[in-house]
Amino acid sequence: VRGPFPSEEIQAYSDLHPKPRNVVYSYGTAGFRTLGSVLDSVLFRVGILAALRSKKLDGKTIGVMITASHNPEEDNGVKLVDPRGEMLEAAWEHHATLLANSPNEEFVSTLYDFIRDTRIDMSKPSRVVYARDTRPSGESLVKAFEDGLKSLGAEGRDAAINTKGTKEEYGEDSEDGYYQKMSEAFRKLVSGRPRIPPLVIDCANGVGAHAAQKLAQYLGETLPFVLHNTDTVTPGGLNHECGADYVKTSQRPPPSLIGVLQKGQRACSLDGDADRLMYYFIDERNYFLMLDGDKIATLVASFIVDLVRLAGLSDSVRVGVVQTAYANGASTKYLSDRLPVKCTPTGVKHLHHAAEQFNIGVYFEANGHGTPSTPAQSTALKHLRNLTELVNQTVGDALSDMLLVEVVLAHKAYSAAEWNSLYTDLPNRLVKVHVPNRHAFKTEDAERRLVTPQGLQAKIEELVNRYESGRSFVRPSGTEDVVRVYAEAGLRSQADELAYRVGGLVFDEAGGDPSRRPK
Ligand code: G16
Repeated sequence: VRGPFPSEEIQAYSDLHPKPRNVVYSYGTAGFRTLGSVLDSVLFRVGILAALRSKKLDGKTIGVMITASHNPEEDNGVKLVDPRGEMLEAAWEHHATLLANSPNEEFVSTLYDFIRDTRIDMSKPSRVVYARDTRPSGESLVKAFEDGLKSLGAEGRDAAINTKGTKEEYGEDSEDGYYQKMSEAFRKLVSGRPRIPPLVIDCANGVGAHAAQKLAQYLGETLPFVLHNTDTVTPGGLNHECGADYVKTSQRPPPSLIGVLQKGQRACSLDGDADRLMYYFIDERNYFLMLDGDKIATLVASFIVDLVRLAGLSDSVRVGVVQTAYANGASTKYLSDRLPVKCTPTGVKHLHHAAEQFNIGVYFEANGHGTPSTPAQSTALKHLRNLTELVNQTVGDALSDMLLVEVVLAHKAYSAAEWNSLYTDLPNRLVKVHVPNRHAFKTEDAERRLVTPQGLQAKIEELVNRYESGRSFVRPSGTEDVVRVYAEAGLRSQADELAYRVGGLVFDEAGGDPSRRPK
């Protein structure tokens, strides 16, 4: 190993954070995620890994977010973010898994071998920025993580740094600097447009409540907020009957907003760590209508295409959209008629990379995760430039996505109903199936087909073919211990029936506990 390896210090700290013997950790869709009570050793080791990743990248700052996002309050997790805001390089997910699972007595030697094999120069500096959401387990997990940093003498900062002094600099590298930058860009982009009516925001009783409160001060009357579900103190409140996942999965508004929303009023939900965004409204007939990630992608992509065309850049700037199998079939059809559309496996880490293949790539998952990634070359144009100031091209910022939606609505003079009418969603249903071993389910073709258990895919197709405009797929979750089933069809009743029938097939195949059979 090149440079110092403080094995005694690491051992001493590691003894404070022993790995439970019978737990196997896996790096899933969004990092490690499980019950907060079994994550202490993982956080300690992730502290070490983040410091090493920084050294490997010549001291560039690595980001770490301690959160379990939309999952229940007792869960927690941790994800690592590379220097330009993208998710950790895939090869390092393997290293992370290896270190997290190394038995206590072997940890220091496993670490030593890893540093040697990956040729990390230990004399390089290392810098890590980190944050956590409002989960009760977060406080002690941060301490474990900080011990990991300390054991290597890494510099940690509890608060965007890498671009400072470069032409990609994103304003002042402080929280205030960030709000300042976003709100100024927003003001410029909507100047001269009619006054924007108030927007109702469901903050999921999570960390987004703090951020939205601050952002509201910077935006003032330019975009008035009506904030709901802002209680980050009462135990059990986080994501409970509120938040983007609740709205998307149950296809209804948070109960706390019933009676609050006026007909046609725009509302949106964030999730526990404020990186998902779900819009919705109540229409004239009192029906609840959802404007999900697919509708956001459509709105934003069409706006960018207009800007590119107006700037006379249609021949040189290739705009494309990236979706996953969860994208509503009607959205994929609408978009594919107008733009190149790619499909990737679930997880922003996959979508983000695919989006970079376009000059401007717009990626959103149906569940509300996403952002446009716009390159430097289009900054010559005023709107495109302001747009790049507004959108946070690093992954995971629902508030900047929300401002982007508001800009497009203001420019197009669209009401929520007009936005919704771009295309009509096919009725769809998501079902969770509890099985003894979700790892028995392997997929191909961007998760649209099952490879194992053998023969199951053929049975699913046989069912799907019986439904008009039917489509269904099955995949293991990377954040929860369940298998997910998605189905859509021409009619609401058919989409529901198809989802539950496929769920039943999955359940029978996997031999699940009969009391948990999907009904
Ligand atoms: C994470 C990922 C998302 C993914 C979601 C569900 O979101 O960042 O890209 O869509 O998990 O993944 P899975 O279906 O594999 O459980 P979040 O909001 O939970 O961090």
